[in-house]
Amino acid sequence: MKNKIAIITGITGQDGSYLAELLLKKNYIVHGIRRRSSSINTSRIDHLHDNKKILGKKFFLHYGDLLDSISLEKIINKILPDEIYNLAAQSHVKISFDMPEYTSNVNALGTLRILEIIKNLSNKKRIKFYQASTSELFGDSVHKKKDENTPFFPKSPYATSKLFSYWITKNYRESYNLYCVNGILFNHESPRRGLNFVTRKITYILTRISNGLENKLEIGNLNAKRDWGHAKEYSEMMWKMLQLKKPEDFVIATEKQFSVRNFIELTCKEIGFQIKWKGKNLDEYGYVSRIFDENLKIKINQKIVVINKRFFRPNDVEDLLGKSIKARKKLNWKPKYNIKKLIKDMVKEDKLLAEYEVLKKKANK
Ligand code: NAP
Ligand code: G4F
Repeated sequence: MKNKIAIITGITGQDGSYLAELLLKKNYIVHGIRRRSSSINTSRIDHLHDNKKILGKKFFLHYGDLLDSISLEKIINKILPDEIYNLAAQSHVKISFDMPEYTSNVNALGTLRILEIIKNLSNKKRIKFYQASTSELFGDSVHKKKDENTPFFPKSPYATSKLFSYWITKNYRESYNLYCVNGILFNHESPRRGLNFVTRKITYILTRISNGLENKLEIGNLNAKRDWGHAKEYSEMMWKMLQLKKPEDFVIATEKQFSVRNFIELTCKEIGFQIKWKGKNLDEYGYVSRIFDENLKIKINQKIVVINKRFFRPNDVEDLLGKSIKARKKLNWKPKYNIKKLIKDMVKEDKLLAEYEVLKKKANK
């Protein structure tokens, strides 16, 4: 049987790297679009790229940018893929308040640029298109559990740019009979998550503190609640959405909710100590109240979590919880990772990074 061909935008990101691994396992030929960067941005996929013996004819990287139609058109026209996964984005909500125009150009118009190319190719090939939509679209919606029918209420330039992409994807499906779907994914994390997203920031810094490499974790809104799953599993759902006969949009969520505060407490427990909280609002802090592992480089009563105004947003989404009944039925979706398993996976990798740095420091002394 002929290998299927996929293009992944955002291949150097968290989800792109997991999706590339999955598609290669399924015998796809994978073409990734990477943008030009002055420093190396392929660390999440180097293990695929380097493995030339096995993947030499199956894995390719191309320079391109969602801001640059010429590069996108050239790549898509040449490869004529079966599937395109549009994962590229300025994906940081807080940064979108600092760079609203750039965020909209990449996230909103970038999607339109790809859809136009697909539309113009539709007499040559029916390319299936996946759009990385987001639970941020729901924003301030009053409904507690959000599903495919919940009205959107975006609260940031990021969410607003993704709202355009959601609708333009749906419009192109309905207007031009294209196979285009929105995966409305709730937050998903992993050891490959960027360091400036809250979960990875917590596991990375707390493992460093417990190895004596740092003193404090500075954090913003402790009370924001999220529905956190594992990125590896969510990437598989993207693929599943494109295997259905009819294009449809899906919500993917664990249907369990935890606060940033809960995430910190569970991470401390996984590392081997207990944290307690004192104070209020900006003066609140977290201190070590019990230590279960005597090898940890921390002390009882040590103040390890402090609030820093810098990490608050002009407008935050306080409460996100999903309902993914449709995906459970039609995609056989059932999360294998719960919050504890997710944290265990992240702490394990970050602990190794911290221990490696300790060894390096010792060797340099
Ligand atoms: P990520 O780690 O931030 O990856 C974003 C990717 O987009 C990176 O490969 C980045 O390249 C690339 N990119 C950024 N601007 C680009 C441009 N102008 N042209 C081409 N590529 C560009 O994000 P992620 O967590 O994997 O998320 C993947 C997608 O799902 C994003 O669209 C995100 O908005 C969406 N999403 C994520 C979540 C989540 O919880 N993770 C939930 C719902 C939706 P560099 O490596 O060069 O920066
Ligand atoms: O980890 P976050 O930055 O993720 P956020 O804003 O929910 O966005 C992520 O998930 C979306 C899906 O819902 C994606 F579409 C998006 O691309 C991205 O992947 O922040 C989570 C919560 C927020 O309420 C934030 O205010 O954590 C709170 N928070 C508290 N202290 C912090 C911090 N967030 C960050 N990044 N850094 C902090 O120090």
